[in-house]
Amino acid sequence: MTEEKLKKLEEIKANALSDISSAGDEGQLYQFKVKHLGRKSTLITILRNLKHSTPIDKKIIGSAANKLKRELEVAFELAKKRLLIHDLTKERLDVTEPGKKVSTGSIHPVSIVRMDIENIFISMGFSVADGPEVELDAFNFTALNFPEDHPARDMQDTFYIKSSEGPKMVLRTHTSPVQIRYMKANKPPFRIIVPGRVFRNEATDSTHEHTLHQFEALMVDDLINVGHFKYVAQQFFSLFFKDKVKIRLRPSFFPFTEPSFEFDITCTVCKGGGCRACKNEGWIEIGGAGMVHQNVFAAAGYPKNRYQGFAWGFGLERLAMMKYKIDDIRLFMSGDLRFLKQFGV
Ligand code: FA5
Repeated sequence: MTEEKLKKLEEIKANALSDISSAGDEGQLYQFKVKHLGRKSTLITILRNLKHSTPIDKKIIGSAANKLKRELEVAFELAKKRLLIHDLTKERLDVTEPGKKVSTGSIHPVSIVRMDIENIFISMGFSVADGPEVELDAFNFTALNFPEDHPARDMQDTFYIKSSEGPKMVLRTHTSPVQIRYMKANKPPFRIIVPGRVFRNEATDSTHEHTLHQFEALMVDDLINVGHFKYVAQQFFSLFFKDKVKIRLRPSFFPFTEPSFEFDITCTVCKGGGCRACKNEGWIEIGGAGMVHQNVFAAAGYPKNRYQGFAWGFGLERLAMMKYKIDDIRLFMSGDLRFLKQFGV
């Protein structure tokens, strides 16, 4: 009987030592503790049942089982240290290892151009104003002297907002409705610019997008004339391109200006020689401009023939294309990081 129990203890020892030497992580270590030293383990059960044993077993088996229990406890502590040292080695920092590059975003070229424009105009005493992208049809068209059902409304391909009640709404097709909003809330003299996103329901190509940015300029006082417009425009373009670009005004038509003109500058990609960006014209159309129509002043609540002003609406993407020599407008909305990352900042 005693012999048998001693043999059992030998067996427990062999098993336990093999388990502890192969324990490779904390989980296996605690499994060992439960299996060999836990309340329900064979060793602890033997020790617990000693009280029912013969005096000779109590002495021989008791001392052998207690010795084994101490040995296993020491083995457990040693294995714990071994694993801890092992883990620390894994966590050691190698300060000579090259760092991981953190990838950061960059400012979109249209935003860079918008900030440049704002800074130049602020330096010329202009303020920056804004308005909503979902606009009243009345401000996008009617107050700007577009008669109802007049073909001039077709000049701008409009996204209409579907709605069964309330006033007719559109995605603004230009930044000009902000002229009305600003004039209703302010009295002349003033000079503002309005950078913002606008939408056109039109087919895209290398110079046309359905979602684009414009910036409006509006200067109103008692006696403003086309000379003021030309001076401010020339001043702006030489500061913006840090170079002399040629300017061309062509007669045009907008319902909200009289007279109206189209404003072109020499293509800075090809310097006027002709390329894809300017469709081989040598000139790029930057925007429309003109003297504010007296009907627009009236729609904003000003007396007719009391004030004069000039207004323009220029495309931001077209300016960014010139500045960075980009020959396809669709790249701006492409979301292609290889393109967008080039503008740094
Ligand atoms: C207008 O939007 C007028 N509101 C401009 C204006 C303001 C005239 C104040 C007079 C007084 P137009 O539709 O021509 O005009 O657009 C002006 C400029 O926006 C264009 O010259 C061009 O630079 C840019 N633009 C217009 N449509 C697109 C498009 N689909 N893609 C890229 N740029 C565009």
